[in-house]
Amino acid sequence: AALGAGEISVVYQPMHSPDGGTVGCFEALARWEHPERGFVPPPEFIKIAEENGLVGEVTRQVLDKACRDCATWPGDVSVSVNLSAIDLGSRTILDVIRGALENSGLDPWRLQVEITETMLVDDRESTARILRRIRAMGVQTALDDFGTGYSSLSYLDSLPLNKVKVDRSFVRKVAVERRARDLLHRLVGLCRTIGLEVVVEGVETEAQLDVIRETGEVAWVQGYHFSKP
Ligand code: G
Ligand code: MN
Repeated sequence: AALGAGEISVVYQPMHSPDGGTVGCFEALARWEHPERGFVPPPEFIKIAEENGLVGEVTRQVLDKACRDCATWPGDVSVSVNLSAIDLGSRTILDVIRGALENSGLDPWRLQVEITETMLVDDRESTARILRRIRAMGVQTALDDFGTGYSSLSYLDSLPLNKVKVDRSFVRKVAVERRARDLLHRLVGLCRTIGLEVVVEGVETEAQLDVIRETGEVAWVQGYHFSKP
């Protein structure tokens, strides 16, 4: 009913260059505005949608809205949409992405899809195949929440990715613990070594941002320090 009534809306959170001067991309984040219960957060309703076979329709609506919105933004700004594990389990997602691009007229390179590691454990080969087809359309791919979940570093090598989004758990203590700072530096360096662009998530303070700038290798920064969704 919520999907039919258009109650799923989309908010956007920017990814800034570390100097704060440029916004390269906005991540699209779904919101369900329930008439009585108010705002229902995605961790709750996405799970329910997945269990009920409805998440494909959520993805379709968010992709459609995100591409239409992005088409109205300055030409060098992209949009990033989260996919569910279930989306990547079927080739239907290819038509859904193609449809969103056609409906909006958006250049494919301005669309990015984010996949999370935990969703990949099922069948890496078929996930890689679908991701390759998505990239063949000109769309960018990013590994979300990197460093958490069940996966190993081998995903970085075996999946067709353009970017890695380093999880916020690696950022929390970088300003106060040398060990955390070293770990972040090396993690970023590791991704850069194999040619992946790096986004650091969950940056909340200027002190954390300073540590990220020190690496000199982070392309984009996302988090409350610059902007909430
Ligand atoms: O898994 P993914 O990275 O797509 O999750 C994005 C979520 O993280 C959004 O719900 C957003 O509200 C939240 N978020 C964004 N920036 C920050 C931040 O700086 N700190 C924290 N704690 N959460 C954030
Ligand atoms: Mn994400």
